Amino acid sequence: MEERNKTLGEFIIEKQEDFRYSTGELSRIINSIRLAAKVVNYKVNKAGLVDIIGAAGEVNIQGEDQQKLDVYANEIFIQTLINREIVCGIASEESDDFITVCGSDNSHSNKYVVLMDPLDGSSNIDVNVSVGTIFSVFRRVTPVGTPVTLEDFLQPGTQQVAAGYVIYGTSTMLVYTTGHGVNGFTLNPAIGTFYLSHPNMKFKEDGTIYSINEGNYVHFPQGVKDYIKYCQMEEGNRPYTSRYIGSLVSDIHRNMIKGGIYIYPTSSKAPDGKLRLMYECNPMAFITEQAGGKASDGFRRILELKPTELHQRVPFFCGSKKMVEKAEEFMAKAE
Ligand code: AHM
Ligand code: MG
Repeated sequence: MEERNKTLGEFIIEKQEDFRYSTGELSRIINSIRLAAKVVNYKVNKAGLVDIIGAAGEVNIQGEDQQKLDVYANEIFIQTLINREIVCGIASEESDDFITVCGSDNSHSNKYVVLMDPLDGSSNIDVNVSVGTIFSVFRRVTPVGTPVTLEDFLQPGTQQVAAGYVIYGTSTMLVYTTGHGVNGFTLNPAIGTFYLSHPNMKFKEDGTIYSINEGNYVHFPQGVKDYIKYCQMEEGNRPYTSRYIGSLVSDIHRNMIKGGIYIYPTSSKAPDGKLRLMYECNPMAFITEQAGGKASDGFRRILELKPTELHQRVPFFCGSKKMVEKAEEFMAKAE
């Protein structure tokens, strides 16, 4: 009961010694994400009231229209991290290249890089459906004191020191891990404070929800088609329930709480899948594994993939361990 009243701020201080390198910097990064999340939350909540929704007229590197709120969220998260002088580099799904951050004294003395998708699922905003922010933190690999390089960002997901997401939903939550389990905090909007509401979140080992955009069925690889048919078959606890919001954070958040699998496979239309390894799959995979679930590209563990470019796409199978293993069985069989 006492746990439930803890604020995120208190929790961060208490857990600081858990961090792999306990210098306080990682705590400050989580703190600034907490602050930026509150600002973006305020704006997202107002989206239906003010003329802020709609395309901003810019196209991001993936060639998709950026919604105005994407641009806003991108700026807020980047500015908050830069102003606090706690990271040496930032990469965002909304920007072509990474940003090198140096201190006000022009030094490059910070140790961490942050990668993020500032507002995922933003095509859902104008219909009042939940969207999210996803972030991933790595310790740089190049020497402190020098400007960051691409090498600092292109690390396999196993090297993440923290990852999390914010879900702007019926209530706003911040869920994160530093490699010691997953904890979820719910924002009390009246006083602007996140409270620990979901301590030690765990995926059920098995589940009954499958989440995939079945409209693309004809374009899916045979293994995925076979798995979908398996989910729909009448046997044991099947057919499973199909739930697909089309907002990654919300779909995975629900599946983590209720037990399920999320799949965004390759297709003849999207040969590498749609989701980005560095901004979406790695952080979600880290959280999922820390919650006892499993994340793969259908064959290989997501966290062990060696990234080759910042905006790389990968197929994504993520959720309850037994469900992902079953889907992988179908993928292997169809090879
Ligand atoms: P985005 O980063 O452009 O917002 O796209 C990512 C989103 C995910 O949130 C969601 O799971 C997926 O795209 C939905 O794609 P689709 O509409 O093809 O099913
Ligand atoms: Mg996205």
